[in-house]
Amino acid sequence: MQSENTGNNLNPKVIVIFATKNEESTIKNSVSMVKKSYYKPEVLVVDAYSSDKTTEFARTAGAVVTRQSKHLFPGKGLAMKEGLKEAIERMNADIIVFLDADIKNLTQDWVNQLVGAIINDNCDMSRGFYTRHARDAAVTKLIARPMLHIFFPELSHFEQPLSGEVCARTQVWKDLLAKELIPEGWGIDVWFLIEGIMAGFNIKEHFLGQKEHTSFEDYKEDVSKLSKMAEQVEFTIIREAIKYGRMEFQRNVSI
Ligand SMILES: Nc1nc2c(ncn2[C@@H]2O[C@H](COP(=O)(O)OP(=O)(O)OP(=O)(O)O)[C@@H](O)[C@H]2O)c(=O)[nH]1
Ligand SMILES: [Mg+2]
Repeated sequence: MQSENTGNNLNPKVIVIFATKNEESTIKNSVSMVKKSYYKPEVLVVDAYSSDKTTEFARTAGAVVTRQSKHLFPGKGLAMKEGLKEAIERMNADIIVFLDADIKNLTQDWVNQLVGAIINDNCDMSRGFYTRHARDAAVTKLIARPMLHIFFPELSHFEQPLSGEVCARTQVWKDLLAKELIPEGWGIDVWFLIEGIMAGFNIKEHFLGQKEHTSFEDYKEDVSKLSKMAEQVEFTIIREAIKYGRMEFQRNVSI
């Protein structure tokens, strides 16, 4: 299904949203890089009460900064939902891009590619995929992809179902926002993917090169730090599987 195109295709208003929590080491570069994009985006940061200089550095680099409404952690889903509302209702976005704020090697090309895919390839949602360190992305490798393979095999080809780099036109985001039970935490990324596919949107992945991000440094010695993320991603996929009647198929499967 092709979404209704409400935007201006020649000169779309692009908003890039970063959800942030304590990203002072990368936010300045992230905002500055994004602003160099061919599409001249405005940048919105939705911060989770960072205790470091994230918001100060984001403003200095030229971003509009808001705070998520609740002191909630993990609250990435809440921040993304509130960011979408701000971008749609107050910033008149035509195309909205999400990027993680902890990427050390982010360039304007990431925005160019993700937005270009929407405009030139005519897909409804473009999502980044990348190469990364062999021990990175444990939740993707051991939870998200295997569970999608079981419950949503039509999504097995997605390399990065938890990608934080996602772009779509405003109408697509509005359709997704109108759905119920939007996850407020780490389930949000896979939820957007499943709900987007189930709504019939044409979703494509685009290769963005190598991803080096600081969050990996926090857990590379101790992967148990990812247990809350794993739990929430798992819960989200199970709830989606129940919603779309995917449990029953497993009853007689032998492994
Ligand atoms: N507003 C907000 N942002 C958050 C929250 N948790 C994480 N973020 C941001 O969401 C983005 C992704 O978080 P990361 O910790 O890098 O997680 P990830 O890279 O998706 O996951 P890993 O690959 O497992 O490290 C970063 O920009 C974080 O600052 C939160 O509770 N609220
Ligand atoms: Mg990260």
